Amino acid sequence: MPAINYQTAGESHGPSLVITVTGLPAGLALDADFINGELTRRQGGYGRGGRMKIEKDVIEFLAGVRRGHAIGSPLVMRIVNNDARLDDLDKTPSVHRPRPGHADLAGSVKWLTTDCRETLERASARETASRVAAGAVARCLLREFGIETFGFVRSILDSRTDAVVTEENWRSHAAARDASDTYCPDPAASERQREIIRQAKIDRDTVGGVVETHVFGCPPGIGSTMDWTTKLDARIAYAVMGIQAFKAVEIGLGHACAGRTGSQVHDPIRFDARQREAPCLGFIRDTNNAGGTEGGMTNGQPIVVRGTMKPISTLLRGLPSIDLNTKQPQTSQYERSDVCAVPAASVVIENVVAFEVARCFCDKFAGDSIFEVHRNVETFLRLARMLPLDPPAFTLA
Ligand code: EPS
Repeated sequence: MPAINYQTAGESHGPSLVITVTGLPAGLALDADFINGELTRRQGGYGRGGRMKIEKDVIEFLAGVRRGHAIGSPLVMRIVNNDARLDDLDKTPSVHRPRPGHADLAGSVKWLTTDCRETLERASARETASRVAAGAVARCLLREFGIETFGFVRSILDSRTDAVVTEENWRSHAAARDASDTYCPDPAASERQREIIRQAKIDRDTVGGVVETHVFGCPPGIGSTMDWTTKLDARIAYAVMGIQAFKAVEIGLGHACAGRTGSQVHDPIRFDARQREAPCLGFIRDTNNAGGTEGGMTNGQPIVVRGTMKPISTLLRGLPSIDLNTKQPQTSQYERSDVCAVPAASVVIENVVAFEVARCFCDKFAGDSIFEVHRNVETFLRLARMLPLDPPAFTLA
């Protein structure tokens, strides 16, 4: 079983969302303001619908915390839904015209009902608030070890930024992202994205896009190559594909690898003793086509992940569908929804990827307390810097 894990519960219009994070080391400081800041960012972005004017997502710690620190027991958090009216929705059943692209049809058949609400409440992207909360808790841990993340919008429809993100410039990109209501660090692309979303709203349509996240400061060796379930890149892909409406995930060069030769893809290795103390331990790559993972493990370079979000399947204009009760042609149902949630999705990918990095980090450096995790990290880094090790002569300085 992995060292840390999480589970989410709660329906979109139920009383609350509940998140349980297990396996956190005792003594980990939990920064509620930081976690709530991420929840607020997730609620924002141009193109959101009416629900976000009703909600004010904040976490409440229900268990596992004492005086602002984890105590090693399951951490339970709650986000209250202001728009809680699950039993009162659809008094006259009307939700039986499945939306193409949504979970409505498959879920209704699976659970043997023609009432799509039974499925859609849990399929709703409202659940991503829980996943952001869990990821932000994981980031409280990563930040203790100097590991930082940066998520942003790469494209919406055909408006893409070519911004190059590096360890040196990501903070200025983060400031530009925070000044953009499409969460894109490139002002010209952001302006065009805004226009695209505005037009989609006029057309009673929706738009998707590509979001990207970078993780800085990981030493080599997080994740494993010994079993496919412990590969960090596999865990990341699983987590990203689990975000509502995501249809593709890429690491580093991703799909573009297919159109290049090996010599054009693989990042040459050199050693620079001046960088021995840096997280890369001195192992330098001048390119990062691998996106920071090789063989399912971090290689000391920034982790780079992109995810593709399809356009939201709830269209004001509807789409050709059927009535599940009569099987006759009908236009798909409309529920209050967003025209574009790609900016919010950039916050979600940043946090879910962070959780997977923290999970593999804790698998490697596990300890009951944060002090032991620190000791394990320091011991590993010291040994890795001593390579090659000579076991008979080996002593810990
Ligand atoms: C969302 C909450 C939902 C939707 C949206 C995202 O609230 P409601 O259904 O009450 O408007 O706004 O969900 C979807 C896009 C979806 O497909 O369900 C949220 O909290 O992000």
